[in-house]
Amino acid sequence: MLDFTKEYFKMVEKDVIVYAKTRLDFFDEDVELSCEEIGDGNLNYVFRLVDSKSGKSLIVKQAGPVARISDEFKVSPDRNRIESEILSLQHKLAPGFVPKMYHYDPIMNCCAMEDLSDHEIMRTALIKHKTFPLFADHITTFMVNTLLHTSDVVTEHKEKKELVKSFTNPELCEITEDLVYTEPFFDCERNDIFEGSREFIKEHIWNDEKLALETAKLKFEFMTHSQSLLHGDLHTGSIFIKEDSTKVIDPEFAFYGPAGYDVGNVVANLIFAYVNGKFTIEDDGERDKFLQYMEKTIREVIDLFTEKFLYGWDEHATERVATYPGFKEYYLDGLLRDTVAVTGLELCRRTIGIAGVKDIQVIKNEKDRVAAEKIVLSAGKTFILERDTIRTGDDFVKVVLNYASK
Ligand code: SR1
Ligand code: MG
Repeated sequence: MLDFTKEYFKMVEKDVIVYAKTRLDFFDEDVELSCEEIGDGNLNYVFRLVDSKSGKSLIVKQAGPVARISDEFKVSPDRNRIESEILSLQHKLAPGFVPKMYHYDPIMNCCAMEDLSDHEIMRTALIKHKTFPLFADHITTFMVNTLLHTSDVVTEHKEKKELVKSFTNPELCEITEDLVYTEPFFDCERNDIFEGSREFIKEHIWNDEKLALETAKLKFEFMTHSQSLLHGDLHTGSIFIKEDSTKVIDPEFAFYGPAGYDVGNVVANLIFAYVNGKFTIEDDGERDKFLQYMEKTIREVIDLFTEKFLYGWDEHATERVATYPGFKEYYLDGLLRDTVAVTGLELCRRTIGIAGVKDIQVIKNEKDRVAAEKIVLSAGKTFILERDTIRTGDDFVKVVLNYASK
């Protein structure tokens, strides 16, 4: 008889069926369960349970002791606690934008949550060139509600410090410090580069001392600026989407860091979708339509974020000095500067580092792949170096078009 109450072990599909029947109060007594492991992320195991009798379904997500992508990464199973706690908090701050959390088990390091199988992973949908006109509105509401409301602007300072303690996430932060801020910017063994791009990367990224210095400054800002409770990995693979609904998943990298980290991740991954469309849609009309949609979405993510952030500040700021004239503009300016820089870092690291993105990897023709990589790397470098001057949605799009239309 399996015992889930004493000691952690990594479950397989048949164990998860027993687990659901004995540890979860979700299915009916006469349940007929099937279970499939459906995870395709870099870290965890994701099981989908379906009861053929009632049609009810559920997701059980278990953290393994090492990352799925490589056992070089020893990641604390405590990430599952972080994930379930932050999902409950985000559910309060941004209702409707995260899955419902039903259960957390600190021994088995797993949690059970709402099944979102009527949605699609956004990266997969964008690679099929589907469009989602409500996305910019949804994701900016989610980001303003979670980032502004967990900051010292709104949250009482002692309560915020308690949250900082509870969401200290050293191992997953180390992954970001290494994979985003460090390894892509030198010839690190763990990088995973497309050979055709090697010379370009050497000349324009690894041999640029000015760029290296800026990444060092940014890395220290990431490690020391406890501004907001971040999702911490807000790329299009962490978003489930359908026409009228957007759900943010996988917040296991959550910690208190610079708010622009989340916004920059969203924008960079929209740029990957743009570049994918540019090189993989054959029909001119279809391609133009998709690229225009992507440009509009990038613009809207920045501009709606700005608008809602300023409005939210006026409505919800509780800190007295935050209401002094000029302060909110000063604060937002810093947040947008971080957004620009992180957009650049994410574009570079997903192209050079170990955790690549399908948007670029599926470009089959070698010349096109190199051309696509040159666009994202050149734009990425510009975002990092010129983060003091890029602020509006239009500024972001201009940087992309500058390289994409050459
Ligand atoms: C070892 S984890 C590699 C990457 O996958 C996650 O989704 C994060 O983006 C991380 O950097
Ligand atoms: Mg993930």
